[in-house]
Amino acid sequence: DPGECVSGIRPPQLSSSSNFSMDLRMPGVTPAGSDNYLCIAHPVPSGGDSYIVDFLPHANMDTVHHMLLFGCRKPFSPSGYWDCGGAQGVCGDTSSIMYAWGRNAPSTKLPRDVGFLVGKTSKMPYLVLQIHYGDIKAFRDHHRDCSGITLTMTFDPQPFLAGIYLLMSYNTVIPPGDTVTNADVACDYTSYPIYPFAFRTHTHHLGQVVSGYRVRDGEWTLIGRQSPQLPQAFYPATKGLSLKYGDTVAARCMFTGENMTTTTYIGSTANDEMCNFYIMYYMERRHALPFMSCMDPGSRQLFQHIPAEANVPIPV
Ligand code: IYT
Ligand code: CU
Ligand code: CU
Repeated sequence: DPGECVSGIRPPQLSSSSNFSMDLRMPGVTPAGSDNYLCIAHPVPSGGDSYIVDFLPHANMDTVHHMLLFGCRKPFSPSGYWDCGGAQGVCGDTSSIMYAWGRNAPSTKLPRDVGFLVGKTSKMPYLVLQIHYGDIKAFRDHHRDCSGITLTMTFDPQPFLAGIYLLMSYNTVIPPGDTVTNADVACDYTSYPIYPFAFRTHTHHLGQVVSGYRVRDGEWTLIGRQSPQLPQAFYPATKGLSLKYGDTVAARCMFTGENMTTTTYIGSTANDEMCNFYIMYYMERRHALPFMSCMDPGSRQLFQHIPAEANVPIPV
């Protein structure tokens, strides 16, 4: 069906509905090699604000390793599809992640009354879809791939807006031979309440487990914990948890340099490492912030009290 290779906006199916949908599909591509990253961009309706309220992935697990959706002020390339390996090649400037799909991982659902704001006020006029194609063997038959996602969107203002809180380490050093190296990140939370509903972890090959917590009055409550060697999708967070002014948000990535002969640093290639814990949350629209981040290493005293599970690898 050639129709499935087309990106664009489709008007409401029913005249009573203000929902419309937007397709982001690869235009029938054949990756040039294994581990190719390809991107496409599409503008969101420019007249005003719109909200993404649902994501429907169309991906073939045999060919697609993962998909990420970003909001961009300007895509890296103005037209067609392009090679976007490395974090730099997705947006021309600022990017914010909104959705992730990984093989065998459950698809993220936004809660009722929650939407990602895009368009006019958000200053994110473009959406960019990045697809990581896995083993090139899946393309031995030279077929053309049209994987992608369908977004359900609406012009109706949503009571809650979704956002991303990214905790990341920029100074971790992983010595060769050491069984355990921890990357710790923690910040005081000083804004209006947010309600986490999903989380995503990201490291490269040396990450064993990544865990994120809320610390309130000395008590550590798990937001989410996952192996970054499993599909790096957004998984459901601990239910009913909120973050409010005065809390601390903390994350730990546990790495092993056991089988390495050289030191590993934070960087963007497959030979470097990263330590990321993403929290997807919603917030009342009048206070809403679409993006927050934390890059502080936190204090040694604080991390003395982290639950032991943060150093227990998750079998994959
Ligand atoms: C150095 C590092 O940890 N980079 C991460 C986090 C990151 C995400 C975004 C950094 C910036 C961003 O704009 I969005 I600056 C990183 O590159 N993570 C990758 C993707 O690029 C999102 C990942 O898969 O989480
Ligand atoms: Cu991937
Ligand atoms: Cu990375």
